Amino acid sequence: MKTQIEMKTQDFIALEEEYGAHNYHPLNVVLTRGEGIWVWDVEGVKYLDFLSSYSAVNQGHCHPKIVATLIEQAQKLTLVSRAFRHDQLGPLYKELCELTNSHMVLPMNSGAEAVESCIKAVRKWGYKVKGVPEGKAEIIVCENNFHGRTIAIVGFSTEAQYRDGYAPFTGGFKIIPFGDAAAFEESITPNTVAILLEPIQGEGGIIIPPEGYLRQVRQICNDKGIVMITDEIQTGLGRTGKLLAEEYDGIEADLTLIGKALSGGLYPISAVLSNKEVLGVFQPGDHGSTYGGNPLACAVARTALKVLIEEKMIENSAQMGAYFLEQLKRINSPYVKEVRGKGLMIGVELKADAGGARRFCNKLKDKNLLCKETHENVIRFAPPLIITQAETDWALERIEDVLTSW
Ligand code: IF1
Repeated sequence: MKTQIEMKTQDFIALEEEYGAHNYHPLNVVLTRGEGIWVWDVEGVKYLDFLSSYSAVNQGHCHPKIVATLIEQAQKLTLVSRAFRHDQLGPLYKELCELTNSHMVLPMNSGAEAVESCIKAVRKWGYKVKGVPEGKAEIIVCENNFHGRTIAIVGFSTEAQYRDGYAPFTGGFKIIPFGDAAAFEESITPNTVAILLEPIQGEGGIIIPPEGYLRQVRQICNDKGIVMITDEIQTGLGRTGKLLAEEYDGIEADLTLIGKALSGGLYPISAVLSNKEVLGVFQPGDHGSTYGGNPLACAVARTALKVLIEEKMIENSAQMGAYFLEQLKRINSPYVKEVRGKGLMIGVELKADAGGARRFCNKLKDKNLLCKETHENVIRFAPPLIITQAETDWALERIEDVLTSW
């Protein structure tokens, strides 16, 4: 048996293949260290991370201030469960509410748990406040959505693989086309309690809805008394060049879900932010989580938010994103169908005959740039929000290379 130091890439891959569930198909790079936008593999090879752990590492890998908070809080108090109070929770609530103009916060751990929590909240709101008959509440969701992996959530996925073999599912969801406000209006019944959508569909392939869509949805929700829920777990916290992507439409959802970058990649923490006090329907005992809102998570989140704002990462995302998008569009590639994005959430859609996005991701990996395909034909680019113009140029050179040769 080799020691950890003697082990090479293939040894780690072999262990994963032998002992791990095979529910992922990662690129064959075994990482051991990260700093800012860079990561290193076990062979000592350095890569630019153009995925940012699906936008959880917006602040860059191992941000020193977030790491310092993690260590400090870990030595002080990590978990009391919500049976008792602690001194990190209230301050995080206040900071989050002030930052996002919200009234109330529900802290959870993963993104999927935030989604599950908001489903529970809007159903209860439907019964207790709107007066929907018990058991009849309907939630509208969009085709091509991605909101996580729980049974309830995959039950309303339109991606066959995410559902296959997991039935029976949870009822009460209606699926409509994304980006079509008229379809939303037509789908509403007296039992409709909420619409849940991503401002930009991430897993769906970086799909940007028509200009003004969120504003129209907001208006319809106001007119019909429906709760608007935006899943900003991926688009939020600076990824699209604004703190929340809803700001592009000048609107506020009633419930906003955040996760991922809320900890800068150090710890699982998510939150439901409520503007209309839908969360007010929860009474003690209605909902909960052992780890949700624990002191370690709260302390880490406070610093992760602080550095995001103080170090102007959101402004940088807007600036570098615009530059990167413009430069990508200039690349004259026989394979590219469309380049689209907002801030540093960018997708390059390839033509059907380009041989699939994965082969380009593998070629980029060989050129020390790590990114990931989504679906067959979209390469997703989402570097940490701290990337500089010189580093963006470094990446562009490599991207142009692989997009212009076979
Ligand atoms: C996987 C994609 C990204 C999300 C939105 C909720 C969640 C996610 C908008 C759930 C999670 C992930 C999960 C990860 C891959 C990934 C992903 F490729 F599927 F599309 F980010 F782009 N809402 N997204 O994007 O959050 O429970 O995972 O914390 O499932 O493999 P979670």
